[in-house]
Amino acid sequence: MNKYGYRFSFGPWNIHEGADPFGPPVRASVTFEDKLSVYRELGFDAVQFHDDDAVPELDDLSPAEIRQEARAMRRKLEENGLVAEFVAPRLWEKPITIDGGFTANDPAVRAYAIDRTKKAVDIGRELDTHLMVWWLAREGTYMREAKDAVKATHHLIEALNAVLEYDPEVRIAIEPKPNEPMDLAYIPTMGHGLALGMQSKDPARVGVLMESAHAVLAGLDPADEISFALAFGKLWSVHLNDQNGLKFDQDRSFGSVDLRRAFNQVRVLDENRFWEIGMIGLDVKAIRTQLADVSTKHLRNSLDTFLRLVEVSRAIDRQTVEELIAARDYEELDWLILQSLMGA
Ligand code: 3MF
Ligand code: MG
Repeated sequence: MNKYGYRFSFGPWNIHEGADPFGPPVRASVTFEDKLSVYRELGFDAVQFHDDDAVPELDDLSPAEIRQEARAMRRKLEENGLVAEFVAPRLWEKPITIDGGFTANDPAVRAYAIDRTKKAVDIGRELDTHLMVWWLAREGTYMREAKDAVKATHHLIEALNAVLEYDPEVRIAIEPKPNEPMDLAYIPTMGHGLALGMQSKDPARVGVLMESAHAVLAGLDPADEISFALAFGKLWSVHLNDQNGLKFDQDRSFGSVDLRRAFNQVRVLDENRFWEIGMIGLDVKAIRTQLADVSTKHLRNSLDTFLRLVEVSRAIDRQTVEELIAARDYEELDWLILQSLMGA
């Protein structure tokens, strides 16, 4: 933990092989154990897990075996002075989920998706976290006429209800994203995630995770998406990163594309005391050209940028800001922010 009380997290997928759709891996795989040692070195407190990051090949294991492996993972975390922030069911790797999990047209696939998510809940219990994240990777379609979007929305609510019922303590944070891997994703924004949660059996246990790149891909401002969810008390986690326009999901280092956009995310989080609410997750990826032995600098950069921007935000004189707002001198306010960001 740092002097502001923020806790930081990332997932094992944020140290990676550097492959992209048009090129092979460019870095060797790093073992989970080696990744764990990076967390503390770089000042991180917590690990974000996919279910199979914690328990590989869980589809082939019995519930008892799953619990046993999850407990072994918990011991590994403890040995490294780390905790788990959340567990996310990975519903996009198996061939059977090619056309979605919760929203697949095939009822057997929908049943698999719910069953797999319950296993992820069991893993969360063993890892001592009740927070789940649902990134709805393949819940959408490439072909609008190929799925019934009304039915699909109901299937998502059915899945939420099944999992909420399965464990009375689990809390589900939906991570919206408008595209990729699907062309047309069903839960593209904070508003969609929140509306879905409200229709569930227990709205108090459904919230959202805001990822900066996903908001940008939806043509929205990440700070406003954060604010909207905060206003409902529903922002339970974040995936801060950056994104250069409407392209593939880049997961660039936080603040590396648009520093002012990053500043505004930090500002709203900090003004709303987010350190008391959740962790600062950094869903960032090293660019493909980075050599293996220096391939964790995107994590260092993102964490340091966040903390520097907390300092910048707190150093801005509130009285001056309020006077400028009262005088409606927003150009001077603009200048004040730019000067702060330029270190003037
Ligand atoms: C995709 C993502 C995902 C999710 C992760 C955890 C691989 O754009 O952001 O990262 O964050 O699956 O739910
Ligand atoms: Mg993410």
